[in-house]
Amino acid sequence: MFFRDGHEVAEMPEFQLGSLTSRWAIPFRSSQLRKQYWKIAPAFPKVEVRYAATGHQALAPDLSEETDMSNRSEVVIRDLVKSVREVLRHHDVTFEEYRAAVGFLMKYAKAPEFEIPLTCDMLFNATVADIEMTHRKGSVSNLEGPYFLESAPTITDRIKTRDEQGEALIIEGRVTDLSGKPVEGAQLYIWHADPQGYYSGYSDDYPVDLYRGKKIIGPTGEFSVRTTMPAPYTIPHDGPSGELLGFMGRHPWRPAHVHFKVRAPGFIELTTQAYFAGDKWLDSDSVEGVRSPLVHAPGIRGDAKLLKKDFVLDPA
Ligand code: MBD
Ligand code: FE
Repeated sequence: MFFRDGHEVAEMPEFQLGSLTSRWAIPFRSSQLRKQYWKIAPAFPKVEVRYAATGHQALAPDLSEETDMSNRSEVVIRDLVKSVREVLRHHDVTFEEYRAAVGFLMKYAKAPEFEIPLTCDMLFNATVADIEMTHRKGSVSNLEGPYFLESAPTITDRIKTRDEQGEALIIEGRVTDLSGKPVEGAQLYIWHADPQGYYSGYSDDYPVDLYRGKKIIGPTGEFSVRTTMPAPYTIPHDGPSGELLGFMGRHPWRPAHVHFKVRAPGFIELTTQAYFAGDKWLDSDSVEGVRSPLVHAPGIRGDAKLLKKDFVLDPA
């Protein structure tokens, strides 16, 4: 067998794989696994010393060379793999720990489908929102979270709430372009948890028209919508996502928040959230979504709290 730059490779000895596969209880046979693992014949002349710590020679594809920079997956995935390997070396990770980590990942295969997107969102979604902001000038974007629904009802000045138990909240502001001109016809989606911390639309007894709505913005760009204050919320934590938080010494709480999505032809879609100053969980959000421009100190209007929230859209 030859590697693509001409290095000859030999198959990995079976005894090493045997001990790994039996501990993993992976439903592959070792012959299949062996096809994926190989090592370069040690006598081959093209040798590079790569692992200074051991002094061992290793011949392997150099992930920093021969990269086709136009191929996003090649560039990004190679770097991702390199970063993980650096962490393994840095922390002297043992076989036991490695096998435990693989065993943990296998739990996702048996868990409900939402666990994988939940873990990804929890760890990386906020970073992608931050990256987006380096390319835009308008309002700060933030996590979408798992509870957006296209089918939210169209609203005028009120979001339907299940009861009037919760504290009233008025959300008002303007939707404009970068120059401050109103964006007439923009669709402003608003959704948030109820006073108990639950989202509507995810079970038969909780219809989608509660705690969410789509407001069509008029010629002045202004809107004012009445609803109730959302409660702080825990992300689902009885599966692997929660276990992972536990490994990191983290709790599953999110601060109370309101979600927004603004769509208008000719503009980049804006997805963001608003948080409330003084919330207990602001600086330990389990999904690390809080950004300072999104934390608002609500005012008071009559019997309601008042959240002022403007949306500035970037051109597409
Ligand atoms: C949520 O309600 C949420 O907003 C995010 C970002 C992740 C999980 C649950
Ligand atoms: Fe949310």
